[in-house]
Amino acid sequence: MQIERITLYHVKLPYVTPFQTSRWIELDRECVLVRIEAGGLVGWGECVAGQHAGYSYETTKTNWHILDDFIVPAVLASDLDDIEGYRVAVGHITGHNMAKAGMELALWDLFGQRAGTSLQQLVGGRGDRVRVGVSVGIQASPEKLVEVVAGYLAQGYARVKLKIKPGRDTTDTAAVRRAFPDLLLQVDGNSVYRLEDAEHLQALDSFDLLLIEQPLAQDDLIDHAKLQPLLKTPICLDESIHSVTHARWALELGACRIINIKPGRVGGLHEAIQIHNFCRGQGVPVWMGGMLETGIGRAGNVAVASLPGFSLPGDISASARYFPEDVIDPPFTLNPDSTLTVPSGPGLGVRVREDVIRRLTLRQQAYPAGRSA
Ligand code: OSB
Ligand code: MG
Repeated sequence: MQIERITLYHVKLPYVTPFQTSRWIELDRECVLVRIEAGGLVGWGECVAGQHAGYSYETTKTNWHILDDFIVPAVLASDLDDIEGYRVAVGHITGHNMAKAGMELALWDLFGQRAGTSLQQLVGGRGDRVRVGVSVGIQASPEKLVEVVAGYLAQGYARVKLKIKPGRDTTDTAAVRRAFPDLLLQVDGNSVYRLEDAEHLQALDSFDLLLIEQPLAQDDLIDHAKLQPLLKTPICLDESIHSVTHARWALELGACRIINIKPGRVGGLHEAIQIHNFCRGQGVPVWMGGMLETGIGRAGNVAVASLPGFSLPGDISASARYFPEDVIDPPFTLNPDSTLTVPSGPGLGVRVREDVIRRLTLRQQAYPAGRSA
């Protein structure tokens, strides 16, 4: 299938509320959206990197650069019939998983529509709903945090993740645990701690947490492997896992007991599925992470999260938790049982609001086939 036209949109969506982690703060969602056209069909993808390099070296600007200079020309020069073909076409590009995943998602959408098949069917998911939770940023005080968490519980979220940082971690977690003794609760350090903090982190063992996500540096499997035996709470890796090979290394080393899968971080849905399959074979639980995606990226995450090994609730909240206005219609809404419904239409199965995207666009570029650089 020859892609006839690709358009990139650098968009900026205001958040309902700022999102603060241990190492950076996000006030609005900037990302690159990918639109591809072929055979009268239109496919959409999203690159999950934001404007800051806090989570990864990838940002909206590096996504744009890698797409513009390498991925778009590679796609326009190929006759792609499947996702394998795409992976071969961009195989010469090292790293930049989020840029690669954005184009891959647009192709999944297009191939799904071409086959009249939903993304869920394409990836082998099952069931009409996936269990979800909410990721709560660092707040002004423990009291304010408890109030914010109470608000999400009132909306129906049955699992909460707290962002933690040194100086606030135990007080914040203790306050939420005291207020909600039975809540499914987990915490995320976003790479801010060091192995020397092991004794301090042991204090978190008393809060009956599902997991501690990415306490140490993103390239530090070795020290995670030293930390895990010192903690009762399972370590879950996020930033450290970029491929199924990293997942294997992490499990062989004993660096974690749970893995957070984010399609953007690992280069797309295809690699996300490989990690799921590998972990399932090892009996290791996985769950769907989130990157504060718009409805486009969220549709991909929801479909993959319906694979059977995703045994813990995902960071895939309703559109209204993130944005006053999403780029899809209807937006994702929370079901009373703390689930999101998996779209069943062809491809992503969501209607993309191009009018909203144009209004939110900071920069746009079209690449017609046959005129690529
Ligand atoms: O570490 O999981 C993370 C958002 C941006 C970057 C990193 C992370 C997150 C989240 C948000 O925790 C999860 C969501 O999309 O709801
Ligand atoms: Mg995380």
